[in-house]
Amino acid sequence: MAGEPQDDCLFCKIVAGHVPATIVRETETTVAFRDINPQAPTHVLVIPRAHHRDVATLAAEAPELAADVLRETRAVAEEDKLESYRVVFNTGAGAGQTVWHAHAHVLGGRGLEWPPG
Ligand code: IU
Repeated sequence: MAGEPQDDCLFCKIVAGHVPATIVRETETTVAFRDINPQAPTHVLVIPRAHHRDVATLAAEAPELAADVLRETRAVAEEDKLESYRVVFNTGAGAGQTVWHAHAHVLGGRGLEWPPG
């Protein structure tokens, strides 16, 4: 069923506390933690606690939860005092998605080029 935890999902395991992560913020519906392989001085992932495979699915199945994730990206940027930052949702393997639990990357603390690779 939409939103149910998946046994084989790494981010569901982080939500459950079964896999360690450096958590920076938690709300009733979201968790934010530092990326294990940071691509910028600030590289935080914001995820919904509920399992949705990507942001497109999340937006369709649970738009209020998608809004919660977006609100938390702003909170992360404020906490790390980022003047400029990038929010990325890799969606699909061709765009670089490797973990199939919707997540926003919050990247900042250095100059970021455009267009991205
Ligand atoms: P992607 O958009 O699906 O490629 O992002 C997945 C991210 O999850 C990627 O940046 C990984 O470094 C990160 N990550 C993590 O933070 N902790 C982990 O245990 C694993 C991946 I596996």
